[in-house]
Amino acid sequence: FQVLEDHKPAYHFQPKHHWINDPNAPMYYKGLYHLFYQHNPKGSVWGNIVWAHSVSKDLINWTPLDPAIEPTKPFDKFGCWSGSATILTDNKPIILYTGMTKEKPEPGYQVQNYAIPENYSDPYLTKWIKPDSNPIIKPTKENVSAFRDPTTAWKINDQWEMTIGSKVDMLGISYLYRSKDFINWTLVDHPLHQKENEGMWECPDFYPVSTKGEKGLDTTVIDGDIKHVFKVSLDLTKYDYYTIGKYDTKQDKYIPDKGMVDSWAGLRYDWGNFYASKTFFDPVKKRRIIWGWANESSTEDENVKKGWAGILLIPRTVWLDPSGKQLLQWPVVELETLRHKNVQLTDKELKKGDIVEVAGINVAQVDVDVLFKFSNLDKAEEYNTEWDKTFPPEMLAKNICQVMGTTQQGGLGPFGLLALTSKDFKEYTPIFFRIFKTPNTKHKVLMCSDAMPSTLNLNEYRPSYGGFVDVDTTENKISLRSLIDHSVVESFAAGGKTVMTSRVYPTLAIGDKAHLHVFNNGTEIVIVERLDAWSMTKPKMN
Ligand code: DQQ
Repeated sequence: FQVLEDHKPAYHFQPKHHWINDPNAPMYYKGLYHLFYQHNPKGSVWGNIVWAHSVSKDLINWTPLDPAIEPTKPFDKFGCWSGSATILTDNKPIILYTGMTKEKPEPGYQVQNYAIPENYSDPYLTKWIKPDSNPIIKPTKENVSAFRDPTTAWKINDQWEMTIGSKVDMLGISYLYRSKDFINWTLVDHPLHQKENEGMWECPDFYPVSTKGEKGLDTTVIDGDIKHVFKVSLDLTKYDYYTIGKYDTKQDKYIPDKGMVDSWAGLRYDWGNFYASKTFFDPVKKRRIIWGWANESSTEDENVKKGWAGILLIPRTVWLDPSGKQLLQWPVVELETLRHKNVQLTDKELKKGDIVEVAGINVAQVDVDVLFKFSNLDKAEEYNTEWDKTFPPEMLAKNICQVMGTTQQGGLGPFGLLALTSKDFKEYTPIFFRIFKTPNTKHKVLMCSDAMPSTLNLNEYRPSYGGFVDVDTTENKISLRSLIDHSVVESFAAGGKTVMTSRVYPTLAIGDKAHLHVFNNGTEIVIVERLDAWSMTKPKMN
């Protein structure tokens, strides 16, 4: 058994080898961050799912422990699927997870179980007990194979509540359950939320955000200067969508704010490869942190050969944008401890067609932070309103990225970074902006992360991801931070307003053969006011 290293990330979370998917039950306990995840201990394809377990002091360096939950009992013997942790009174963690009781879907297939630490004084929480009173929740509906992924619970009227993802036909549903003791649960007569035409809601997440700043809130906070976020992972599209709204505690229902697009044309945490995310409240730094999974974009055969598949993206602090209309996300500050050798550019003018190399550091494993400046918006290219008619709303940004690419010259842009570039530019992954003038004189900022030219290996999935950036263009500036890690390009525009992750597998631009550039292919001059790039040291990673 071998592990192919060429594309293996250095500082993104991953097991030593084999398969990883959803992050589960992230929590902080007695000085340690705990992370569990869906793992196949036998290979690099999905299957034989256990809850693998790692701990960290800083969210960056990780020590593996034995799996916390494995399929051993009738209530989970065909798989221990996703779930969450809740910290009960007296600082006692408890896990709720989905157990597979049968090999194939039939009544009683997906059930909910609980697990508790064997020894609460062990900060490593090495051993977990799955009491024989499991399962504690059985599906009451006909949807025996669509009833999973219980959330972290909150408290209302002295009772615990949590929600479970489901569907009935095409109706996406988040069932609400209530309990006094966390063991005996009753189904509430209405769901927390539901929506037509969505299909299965996987891994729901429901949590408060402050309207008064960046501080995170414990999931049990249900009133005050807050809004609530409701997220689902849509099985049909494989993206994580969220809305911002109100938890109406009288009706015990979640109601998205007016103007929120509550569908798969809505807001996404990440406009690229990011799924099954889960947040938790970090009591140490008083922040809410989100973990998401990025699948490989290589073929299953290649994954088997590589001996590993899947990563988690860098944990991000998440908070409400002052507009109240979207969330902001930023890599946790601890990531910066990996920053090593630095190179900079300042006030570098990029004329039409300019490509400037950023050299002298390990650019296959780098954190790049750049601020672009332009003199005004007068020469921005016209937005083609036909696009609104031809492209479905959920595909609009992506499709514009795809048809325009980096080669179609614009006015203001395309400009940005060329990551993982081969010497002769046969391979490159551009992350870039184009600014458009629209008929109503507002400007639209498009961000793209394009895997199309990333590799000569045409077997790979190479989407051109796109998203709009709701940024105030009158400042004539836009920032871009990209975390480049061998096969990962995870990018944050405008301080975390729009985030986009690509997985890419260059055949030439590997390791020290990779190059990094800033570029401009618009008629207008763009200035790199400042660029910092740091080689990243490899943390202890399982
Ligand atoms: N992955 C888990 C499920 C969840 C899905 C199984 C989402 O519990 O619905 O590995 O990726």
